[in-house]
Amino acid sequence: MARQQGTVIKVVGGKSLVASEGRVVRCDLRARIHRKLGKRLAVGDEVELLITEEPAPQEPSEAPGDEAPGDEASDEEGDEQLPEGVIEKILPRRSALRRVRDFKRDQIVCANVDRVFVVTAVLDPPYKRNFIDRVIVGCERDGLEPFLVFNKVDLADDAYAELIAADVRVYTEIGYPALCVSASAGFGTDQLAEAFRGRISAVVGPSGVGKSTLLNEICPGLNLRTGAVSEHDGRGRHTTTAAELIPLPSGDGYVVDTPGLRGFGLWDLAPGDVARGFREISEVAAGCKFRNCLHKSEPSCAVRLALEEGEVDEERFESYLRLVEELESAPEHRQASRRR
Ligand SMILES: Nc1nc2c(ncn2[C@@H]2O[C@H](COP(=O)(O)OP(=O)(O)OP(=O)(O)O)[C@@H](O)[C@H]2O)c(=O)[nH]1
Ligand SMILES: [Mg+2]
Ligand SMILES: [Zn+2]
Repeated sequence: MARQQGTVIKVVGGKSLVASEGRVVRCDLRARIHRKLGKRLAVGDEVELLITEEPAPQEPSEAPGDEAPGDEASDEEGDEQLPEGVIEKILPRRSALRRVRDFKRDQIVCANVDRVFVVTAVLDPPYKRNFIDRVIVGCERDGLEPFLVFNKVDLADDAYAELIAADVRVYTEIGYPALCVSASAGFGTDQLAEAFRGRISAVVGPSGVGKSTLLNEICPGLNLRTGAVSEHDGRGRHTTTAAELIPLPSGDGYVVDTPGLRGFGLWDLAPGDVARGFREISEVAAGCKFRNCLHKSEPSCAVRLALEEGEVDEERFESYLRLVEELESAPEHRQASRRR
């Protein structure tokens, strides 16, 4: 049988769903390939596969419930009669959004994406600019384009909305596109839909910020599961449990809904690499006296000067310092720098 090409739309346990030649195939990854690659299959991966089994003809009167091969693959798709296949090859990725959770382990949030939509809620769960900055650092490292989405603006009163608008300006002035939206009020969602078009976009952010709600709003009939923010601790409940590639209704792109991130690990970076993830800081850093200046308390630091003059935003600088200090204190990093 001839190999055919496909795109991974979901990975659950050992099985994956792959869109190929107009239908969805439930696939295993050949163990040999798995070992050879030493890497996991990710949503968005382009693969070559072989069909191993066509769905049984639908005859409900005979042996009901007998034919549900691989029904552990996913809760929703389990009952469906899908063709079965096996993945023979993962094609080279042109990009990947990575989370480095500890020094050894990488997780690919999704592969072959063009743009990363970083979603935060301005209220409920608590608004954290530091999280946005960390994902931006990951995007800059991986050559991906971040796009910032501030959701739930319907919850903000006028004075608070002003503060959020000021934050949006901080990012747009650096050069990152940003949008204030409300999934429940349908505000800004047309512009967001427009920004999704013509590319593959990943939608990432903490649990409960409204990623799935936004996609349901933009893709009629999609019906992704959404879940209320916990009243007990004001956090999301991790409603989405696996990343999923979704075709846009306009037919000219895809979005990947992802499970809420608890954090965004950047353990592969050395303290001296962090400034590269902060465009405006690395721009002025050229004027520092010392080439390896970390902009902490070194003399003649151009970044500190720019901060005093208000050219570098204080909260951005705080995010920068927090990340540098975190990496400096990480035992993994100390070990790695000794190995080098
Ligand atoms: N007030 C308000 N609530 C919203 C808005 N968008 C989403 N919500 C609510 O926020 C809660 C969480 O929404 P989800 O879409 O499940 O959040 P998520 O980011 O997909 O969360 P995970 O799947 O857990 O990562 C739900 O109760 C939504 O109804 C909004 O614009 N305004
Ligand atoms: Mg979700
Ligand atoms: Zn400096």
